[in-house]
Amino acid sequence: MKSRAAVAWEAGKPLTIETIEIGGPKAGEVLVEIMATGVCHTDAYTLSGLDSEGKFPAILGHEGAGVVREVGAGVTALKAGDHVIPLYTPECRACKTCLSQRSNLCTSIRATQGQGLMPDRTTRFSCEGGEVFHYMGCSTFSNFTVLPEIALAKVREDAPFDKICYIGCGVTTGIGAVVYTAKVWPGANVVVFGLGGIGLNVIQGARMVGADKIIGVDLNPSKVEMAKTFGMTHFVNPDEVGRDKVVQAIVDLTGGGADFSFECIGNVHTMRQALECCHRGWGESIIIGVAPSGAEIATRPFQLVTGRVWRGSAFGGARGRTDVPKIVDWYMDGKIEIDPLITHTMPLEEINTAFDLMHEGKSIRSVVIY
Ligand code: NAD
Ligand code: AHE
Ligand code: ZN
Repeated sequence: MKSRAAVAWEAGKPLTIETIEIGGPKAGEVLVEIMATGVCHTDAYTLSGLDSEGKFPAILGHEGAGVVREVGAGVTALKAGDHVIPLYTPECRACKTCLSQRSNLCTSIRATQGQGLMPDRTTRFSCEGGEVFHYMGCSTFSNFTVLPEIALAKVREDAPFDKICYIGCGVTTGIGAVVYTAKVWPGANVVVFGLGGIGLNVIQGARMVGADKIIGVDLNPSKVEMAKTFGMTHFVNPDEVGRDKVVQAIVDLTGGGADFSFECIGNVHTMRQALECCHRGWGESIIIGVAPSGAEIATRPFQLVTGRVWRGSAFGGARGRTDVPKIVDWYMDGKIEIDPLITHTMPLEEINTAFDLMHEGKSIRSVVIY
């Protein structure tokens, strides 16, 4: 069949809108009509060419929501008409990691996913006679896409696609990092580096679990107003306090250091600050931001010897098929907010504007509606 899609032909170039060919779902696979997709900073990161797993030409996008249109042989958990959210972190419930219950990083299809391929090592997409790669197992910048059954969360049918698509990455990543990865406790002091589409969800997660001080750090003061409405109690602008004085400013604000910090930028310098602003003895810093291929983090080992903990979180530590439907319920029940964070919507034809707005610091989330 044919589908409209935004194709990334090469790194650093705008996407172009094409009519592509899609092969139907094979055994264990599902054809999904994507109704809406968010544009995450990770899409821009891969498009920039800095992602060691970035393959071109590809159909990017990993923050979608849609409807099952066809299922392949042997698919049991889904049927045509089901509403779904694609999962770049699948949940097979059979691999060593899933069975361990210690991590959400399902390994069953990770190798082929990183190569831009379906689990049978082929691609379902072609354009102008040539192969086009999948991206993060999702490729939500195509109106129709194919995913393995284990990479789809079935969600309730009354939830609006143009809002819950954001649960496919940003919302779950931010709130999940607080709830599932860090397990922030009521009364904790929390610091959030980067007040974008991820950081603001960390902030609302911290408010939801009853954090005390929620300190935001960003170079862009236009993010402050939204951050305050989501629960930020204090703001640190590195350009105002001095970039080398951010750690001290946070230690002063928290009376000794943060209980938890979250790096939501993808910059190794702010990752170090995020660790070093944590409280001696127990403060935990969670890295969420994705740094360029080849980048390395550094700190004095003494920071860890004296009890600070450096951790990371992918997809908020959420087990997609289990936790994503619950997060959709949280949204529908008014426990979390999504609508104000979606600052821009556009048709697929204008998807490059979403990248421009992100780079200019003018959007929180842009959502493409098909
Ligand atoms: P975004 O562009 O919406 O937000 C980034 C924010 O960081 C912006 O507000 C920007 O002003 C701020 N910033 C940039 N440089 C800064 C600096 N030096 N000091 C202070 N603030 C600075 O991006 P996003 O969509 O929120 O994504 C944030 C990061 O999280 C990206 O690296 C993305 O790839 C990553 N990410 C990781 C996961 C995961 O599962 N680990 C999931 C989604 C996104
Ligand atoms: N391909 C990159 C890694 C990118 C990365 O860390 N991705 C996050 C999700 S970002 C979503 O916006 C993730 O889930 N990582 C775990 C995993 O298994 O990829 C690189 O640097 O090679
Ligand atoms: Zn993302």
